[in-house]
Amino acid sequence: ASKSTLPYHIRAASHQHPVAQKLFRIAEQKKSNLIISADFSDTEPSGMCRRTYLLNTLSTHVDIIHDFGEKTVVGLKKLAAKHNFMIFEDRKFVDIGSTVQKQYHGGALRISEWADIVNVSPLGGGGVVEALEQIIFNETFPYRDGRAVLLLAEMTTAGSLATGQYTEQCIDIANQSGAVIGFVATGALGTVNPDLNTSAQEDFIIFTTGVNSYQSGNVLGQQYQTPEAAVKAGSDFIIVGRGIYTSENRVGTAKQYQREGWNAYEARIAS
Ligand code: S5P
Repeated sequence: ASKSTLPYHIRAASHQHPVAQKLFRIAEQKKSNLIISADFSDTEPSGMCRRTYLLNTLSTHVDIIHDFGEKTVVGLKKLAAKHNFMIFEDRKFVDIGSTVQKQYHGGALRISEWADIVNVSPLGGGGVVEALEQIIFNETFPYRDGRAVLLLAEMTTAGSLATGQYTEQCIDIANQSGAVIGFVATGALGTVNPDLNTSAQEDFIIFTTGVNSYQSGNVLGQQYQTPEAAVKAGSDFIIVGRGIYTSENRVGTAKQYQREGWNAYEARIAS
C-alpha cells in the first residue's frame, strides 16, 4: 500500500476487482476523487446531491436517517445509477463474524442490497472479513462482483488506538482477502512497515477522512488535513463531510474540494 504515482486509468485497467475499476473510471470521467460524506438524517436528498457530477462516491451513515426505509433504498440506488457514483456505507462493522453477517445482509438497513462498499474495523481479527466474504461470494448473492470492503486501518481522532501493530495487521488481513480493495487511512500505509509494501501485489486504495481546507480540528477530537496534504500523503480518494455540507454555498465548496483533490492527484502522478 505504498503511495501510487500511477494514473487512475492505468490502475483501473490492472485492478482485479470490478468495484475498484469502477471507482477509478468514475474518477477519470468526472475528474473527481471527491467523496462527500453526507451525514444527513433525512431520506430526501439535499441540494448538494443534485450536483453529482462533482461526486465520485457518496459516503453514508444510514443508521442516522430517522425515516430510513424502502424509499431511502430505492432513492439511493436510483440516484447512484443515474448520476454514476458509488455508495460507501461507513458502517464500521466491528462485531463477531456471525453478528456482522446479520448486520450487513438483511436486517433493518439491508446494506448488502445498496452499498457498493462497506468498511470494517477488524478489532476482533480477520474473521469479520471472512464473514462478509461468505455473503458476498455466495453463489446466490446477486451483487457478487459489485461489493467491496475497506478496512479502517487508522482513525483521524486524537488518541486513536488504530495505530502501529493494529494498522499493520490490517494490511495482513487485506492481503489474505478477495473482497478488501483498500483502507480508510490518513495516507499511504507503506510507511507503517516498509516490509509490507504491497505495490507488487494488490493495488490497495487509500480513502481518507478528516479532510477540511479551513479547519484543523474540533472539540470532539476530529483532526483535519487539507485535500492537498492528504493526496500528497497517498490518499486516493478524499472524504469530506462538514467542510462541504455546513458551507453556505455547498455546490461551490464541493467544486472547490473537487478541484483541489484533482489538482493534487495530477501533481502526484506527475512527480
Ligand atoms: O477515522 C475516521 C474514519 C471515518 S470513516 N474519521 C472520520 O471522520 N470518519 C468519517 O468521516 C466520519 O464518520 C464522518 O462521516 C466523516 C468525517 O466527517 P467530517 O464532517 O469531519 O468531514
